Amino acid sequence: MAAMSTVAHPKTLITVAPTGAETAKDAFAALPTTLEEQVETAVRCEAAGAAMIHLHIRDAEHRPTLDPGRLAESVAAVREATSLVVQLSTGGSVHDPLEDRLKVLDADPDSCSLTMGTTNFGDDVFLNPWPFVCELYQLSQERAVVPEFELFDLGHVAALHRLLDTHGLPFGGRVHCDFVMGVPGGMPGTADALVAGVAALPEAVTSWSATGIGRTALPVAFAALAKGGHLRVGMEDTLTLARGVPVSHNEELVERGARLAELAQRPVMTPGEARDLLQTGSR
Ligand code: KMH
Ligand code: ZN
Repeated sequence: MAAMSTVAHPKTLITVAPTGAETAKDAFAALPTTLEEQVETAVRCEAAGAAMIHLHIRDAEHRPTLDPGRLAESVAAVREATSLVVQLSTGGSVHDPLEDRLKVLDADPDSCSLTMGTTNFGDDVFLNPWPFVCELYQLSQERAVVPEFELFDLGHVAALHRLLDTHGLPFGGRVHCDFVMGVPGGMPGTADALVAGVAALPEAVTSWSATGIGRTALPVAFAALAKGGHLRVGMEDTLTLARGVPVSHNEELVERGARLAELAQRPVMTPGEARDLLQTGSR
């Protein structure tokens, strides 16, 4: 039997990553950084076809924060306003201490990102030492939070084999990954790199999505759909719709992803279908 990761799902999971930690609000006013803006974004993106939200939050000065109270408030507010699967970033910003990144799970999200290794990140280093990866993974198992394994590099795919071999399957038994491509320091955002990454995935992987940073967004989205994968879109990764055309709202990127999925004859899945795919359980 073919590995699940090579069989196209009849529907497409769209994850929206609306904010990230890298773009400054004063450089890009349309970036949703307040709780109100993020909830409004979540509502409109769900209507446009998103089923999961990957959230980074900001403080009162719009700076990235992992403040536990704000994280919990954001999870509650998005749950109240939408049915989206709520995924919190445990990557935070490159400046966040590892201890604070572990505490993200205290906010009780449905899902958390879990990056599979250290990577150069522009001029910075995004630190994910092996003991930290293992500790965060085991914590996600204990807390019944479904991880999304973030793969910035082929070495991260090898690390995923090692993690599953060492610590077993995630909570819920499904293994969902996201290829984050085109970060300066990680794998390029090309169809060739995606094909190599998918070919190297562990057999246990049940679903995967991909996102391309900046101008690699479209080539990666086309390649992901062609390979039967899912999509992550949003202003964390992409701030323009075309050369010289800035994104004015995350829903534009979700709508575009939904159109591509429709064209690929794999229309978007609902949040309920995403919960089934990821086995997040009900909270
Ligand atoms: N902001 C990056 C340093 C994640 O959300 O888990 C890390 C990141 C990955 O965005
Ligand atoms: Zn992120």
